[in-house]
Amino acid sequence: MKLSQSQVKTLASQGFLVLPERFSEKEVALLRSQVPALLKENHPGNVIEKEPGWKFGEGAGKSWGKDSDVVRTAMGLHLRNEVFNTLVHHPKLIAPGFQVRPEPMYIQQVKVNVKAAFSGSVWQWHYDFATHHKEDGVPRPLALNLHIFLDDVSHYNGPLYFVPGSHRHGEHGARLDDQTTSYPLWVVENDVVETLVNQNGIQAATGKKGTMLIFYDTLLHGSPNNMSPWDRSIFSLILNPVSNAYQKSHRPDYKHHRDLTPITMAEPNCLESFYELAESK
Ligand SMILES: O=C(O)CCC(=O)C(=O)O
Repeated sequence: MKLSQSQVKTLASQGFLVLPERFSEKEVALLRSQVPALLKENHPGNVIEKEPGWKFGEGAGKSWGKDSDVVRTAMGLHLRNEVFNTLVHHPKLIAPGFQVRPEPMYIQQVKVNVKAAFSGSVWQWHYDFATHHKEDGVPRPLALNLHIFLDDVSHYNGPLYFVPGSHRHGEHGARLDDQTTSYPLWVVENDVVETLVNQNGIQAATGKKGTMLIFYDTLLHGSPNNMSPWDRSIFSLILNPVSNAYQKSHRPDYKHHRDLTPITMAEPNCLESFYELAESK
């Protein structure tokens, strides 16, 4: 479950790592089977996409069975669902995190970013530490973002764009944008993005369902609108060292969980007992 030395090196130099199809078809089918019911819940952790109207016509969020509001992100999932509560302990997901940060870490955030077909909107250029620091008072950029693709992600359905190596430039400055989407985000100004992109380029993180991503807190990234007819949902777990915990707690718990209990690792087969849930759907 650990990364090879060359993967560790790539992560250190690029600031992100793509692990193609790390989760099996069965595991992904199970995770996917849990999502539609979660998206239908009337829960404050379900953030709805901003723009009503033509973009949300027939077909928006098609694999998730949505027919009205389109969910942008569904948060706090380990507290809302047993399968996701088990997933956050899965060694395939968190062993690389411990390899990179060998110290006690707590669960900072657990979500699925849906990026629904025809309607999922942009995540502006940003780096996560800006929000972690300015909103939650996290002292240092040590959090790790661990993703699993729940849909195939291509160049066409709103993949993450990374600026390789941008994490090594430290902080990039940030401004709160609470207008562009329904999710307030500390974003990076275009001139800074331009300089970093001209130096380092842009890489789209694409791959089949089950592919995993790891990336650092100061890595510049974003993702475009999904105007394709294909959903692009991605699970995300953010882990942060307990020694680097939040100092402010004005945001809701589902945006930055308060429980500092160090996360523990489960057995590699921990999801197997749930497989019948997926088969019954
Ligand atoms: O889901 C996306 O497209 C963007 C997610 C993101 O930027 C993040 O998790 O920080």
